[in-house]
Amino acid sequence: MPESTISAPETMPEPLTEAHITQFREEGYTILENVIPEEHLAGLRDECQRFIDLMDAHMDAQGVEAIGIIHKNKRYFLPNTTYRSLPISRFVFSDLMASITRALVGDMVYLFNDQYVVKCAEVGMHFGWHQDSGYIGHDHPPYLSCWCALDDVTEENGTVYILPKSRTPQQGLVAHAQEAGSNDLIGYTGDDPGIPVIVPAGSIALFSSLTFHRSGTNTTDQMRRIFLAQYSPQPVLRADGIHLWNEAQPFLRDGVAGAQLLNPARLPLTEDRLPGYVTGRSSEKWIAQSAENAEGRNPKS
Ligand SMILES: O=C(O)CCC(=O)C(=O)O
Repeated sequence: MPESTISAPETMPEPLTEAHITQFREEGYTILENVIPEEHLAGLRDECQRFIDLMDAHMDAQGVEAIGIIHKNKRYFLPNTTYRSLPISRFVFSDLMASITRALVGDMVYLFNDQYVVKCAEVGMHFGWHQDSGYIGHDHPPYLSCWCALDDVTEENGTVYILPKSRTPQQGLVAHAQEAGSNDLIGYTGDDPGIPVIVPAGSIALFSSLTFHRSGTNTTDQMRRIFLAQYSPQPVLRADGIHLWNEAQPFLRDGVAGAQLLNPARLPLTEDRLPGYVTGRSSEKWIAQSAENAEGRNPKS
């Protein structure tokens, strides 16, 4: 076949327009509807229950109903799943996430954290007003939270509400206080209800770690699942300025995806290198990290 007839590889259209980028810069958030390809969506959904089961088994063994902000059969935060799942790592380091993070974080991008946030049917608890950075509590470069809807999200099933920057009374990192009962950290107590994100599964709400958000209760008879992937322009450190807060896995370098492949101990993740997480050491490590994260969101302190 003559070279001129070989078709160029299919390129993905840029998911973010200038209008999205401007809204993100000016208001601290923007929303992309229906952008997650079906195969990634299916993979993220399939993996979710495995992590819930693992957490449930641990809570049963401990005889507890809550660990920090995790409340059994009501609300789950299930972090650091990327290195324990092929489908999740494929999504987190996908072309889609490369395009989004390049546009909103910059040319140097690290995976900082990932987690499922699940609201169980009928009893899925609300989550109080906070900045993601409020859970870190000390100054650090703001990072990007990609809130990926795995189910259609509505006010009835506990979607997220965003407070645009122009309606936020205090800019920058705000001190948060712990709420009794839920253990949530709260940083905004005003009466603005925020903007509900009502979008179909496969959509992504993108917001800065300094953008206030909350989520409602799930009153429907179906579970509400989201997957949150967070990317930073620099490693996020603990208050000591030396140790990592959580992950700092290079993803983009000079704007080019594939930097994660430079760490052979972590990636590429293949079936034969996948850490077991149903039994054995890595499952215990995941539980320990998740529990510490839920209690203070600082898995490595
Ligand atoms: O999905 C939700 O309910 C909110 C999750 C959230 O705000 C967070 O994990 O920071």
